[in-house]
Amino acid sequence: MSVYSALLSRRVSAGCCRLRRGVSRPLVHIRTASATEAGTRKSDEEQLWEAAAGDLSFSRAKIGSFFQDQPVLKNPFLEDALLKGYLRRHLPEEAVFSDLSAFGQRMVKEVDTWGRECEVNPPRLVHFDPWGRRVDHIVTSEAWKRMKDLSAQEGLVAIAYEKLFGEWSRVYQMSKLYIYCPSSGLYTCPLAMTDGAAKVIQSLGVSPPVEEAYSRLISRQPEHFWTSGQWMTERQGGSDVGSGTETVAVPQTDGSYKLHGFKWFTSATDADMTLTLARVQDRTGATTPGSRGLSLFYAEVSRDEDGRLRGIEVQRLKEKLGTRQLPTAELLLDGLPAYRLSEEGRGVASIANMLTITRIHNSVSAAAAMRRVLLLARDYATRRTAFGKLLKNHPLHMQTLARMEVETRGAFLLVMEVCRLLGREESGLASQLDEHLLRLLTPVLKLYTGKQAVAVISEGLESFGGQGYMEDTGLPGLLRDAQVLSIWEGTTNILSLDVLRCVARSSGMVLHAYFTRVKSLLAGASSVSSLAPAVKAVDDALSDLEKFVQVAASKEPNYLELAARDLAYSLARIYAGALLIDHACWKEASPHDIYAAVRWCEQDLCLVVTKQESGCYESRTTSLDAGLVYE
Ligand code: UCC
Repeated sequence: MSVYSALLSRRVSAGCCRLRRGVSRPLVHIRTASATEAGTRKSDEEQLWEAAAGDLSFSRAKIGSFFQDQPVLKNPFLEDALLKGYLRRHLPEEAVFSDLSAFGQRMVKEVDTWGRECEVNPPRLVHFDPWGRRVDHIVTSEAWKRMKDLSAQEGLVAIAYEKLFGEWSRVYQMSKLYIYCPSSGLYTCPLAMTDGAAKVIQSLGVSPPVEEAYSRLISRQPEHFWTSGQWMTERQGGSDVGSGTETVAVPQTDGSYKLHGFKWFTSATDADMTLTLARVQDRTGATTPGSRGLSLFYAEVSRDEDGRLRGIEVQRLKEKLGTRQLPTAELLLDGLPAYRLSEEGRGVASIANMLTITRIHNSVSAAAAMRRVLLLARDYATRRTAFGKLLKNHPLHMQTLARMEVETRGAFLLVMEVCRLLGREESGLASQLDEHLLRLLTPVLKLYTGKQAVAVISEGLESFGGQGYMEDTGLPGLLRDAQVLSIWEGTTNILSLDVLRCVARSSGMVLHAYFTRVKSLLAGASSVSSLAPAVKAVDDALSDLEKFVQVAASKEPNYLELAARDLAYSLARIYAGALLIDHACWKEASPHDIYAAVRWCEQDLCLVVTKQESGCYESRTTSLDAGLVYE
């Protein structure tokens, strides 16, 4: 080393030390005009700074040594203490555990990547072939197609119909879907409708012309497996189906029909068949208005010899906030061949079975998305350091994740309770109380978990800091996809009104079933002293709710309508509280199960009474609310 370079290196290391100690020196050497003009020879000072910069982490295109670890998805079955505990308690079958464990591993190894591929490679619509023929091809990604094969092979619909585990088959199927949902690229949407269609066909009778379709919907053979659509939403809206449906069914001489109409929001439009509603025209071309004029139809999605869709034109794919993986289209039905499945005028009642199934699937998706964001957030908290320690060692961060965990547990147990009831009904084991509960809890579950999912996932994104807002982390997609959960398959308000309707139509029997079941869930808790505050909270809330129901029975319909949403929330919170308590009383429950129950029950369980006491449902509030909104 020459004297000159030795001198330089000494000065450089001294400079570095100074810089590392944070002595204020310019990190980037700004060349002066005279030095540049000199052109050939660099000054000592300049060479010194250039050498120093060579050692700096952020010079000469170096981008520093710190890279944030990304959250790692681990086996979503093995990582889920509550799911495993619930199954150990109710369905302790080795075959189920090994299947779910292997399936969870599949999520980690391959399926989660496919799901991401569905998101970044969304479907597109090709209207015309290169020679100008109308083809209306919905082009989907390879990953989306693989999801279809996987769904068949893994029996994601079939399990419910094979009934290998009797009344627990639905719990098994939905547990598998719960593991799958957040990795599925929204393939769970066509599966929900496929399951719903199979259920409708089963309830109406598996016979021609739907015998083969039924066998395909519940098949485990990928080449035989079909998915179904559910085309209910028309241009006049998706909630008021009775007055919004314009599609007409024109009878044909062979007993079939041709459908003409415009379906405004048809999801998973690459389905092989669909169930849909239309109004049968009489000989004069007249139809019956309202729900009484609607019948249920079955149609296959097929192509003619020229490759054109038979009786369908795909107008466009929808531009959605989320669920972009999923082809959702506007369809013009222009003579779509169809078969009537229901009696004339019994369309809504007949498709209600499908709505029950899709609403339960919706709730599974909601709980699963909450669980997924938590799994990622808790993993991230073991990797991310801020203010000198890992996030998991920050008590406030842990408090936030724990609150998300409590919400997720409540949602999960509510979901599984409704799946349990559905399984009992489908095995012929349901008591009348079970049937009432299933009818009441389905809309309650759907509306409550849909809202929870958005809140919990939003919180989850925040737990990643700015990274939670970055599209290419895949995290924002969870939130965008969750937003639909409270909208499709009945919005929060529509489902709240559905709750009122089923109370009225059953003359209150659904509520009687509700009170009976909640009391029985609490019965075993008296021996667990640490649960006492939770039990008292649910007990008190239940008494309040009973009083509310008595008072409300004598009120005007408007009063009940204003109370509908808060009533539904109260039904959900009290019931979930009772389920958490019941689970915490199980002999193998952990102290965390008790803690979760206690925490859940600290919230306002009977919101409807709190709001009633502050006069929220009095008739004058209607004009006050409107005045406030339009001020
Ligand atoms: O299509 C859509 C997008 C598809 C995407 C699928 C995604 C799946 C989830 C994926 C998860 C990842 S979204 C559009 C979905 N549309 C809806 O959900 C409709 C929302 N509106 C309602 O639910 C309304 O409450 C209506 C349409 C049901 C109200 O119509 P009506 O005609 O006023 O209904 P009624 O008069 O109350 O009921 C008519 C009959 C009655 O039976 P009968 O005549 O025997 O007394 C009711 O008891 O239908 C029966 N019924 C029900 N039965 C009505 N609702 C139900 C129900 N929920 N359960 C059982």
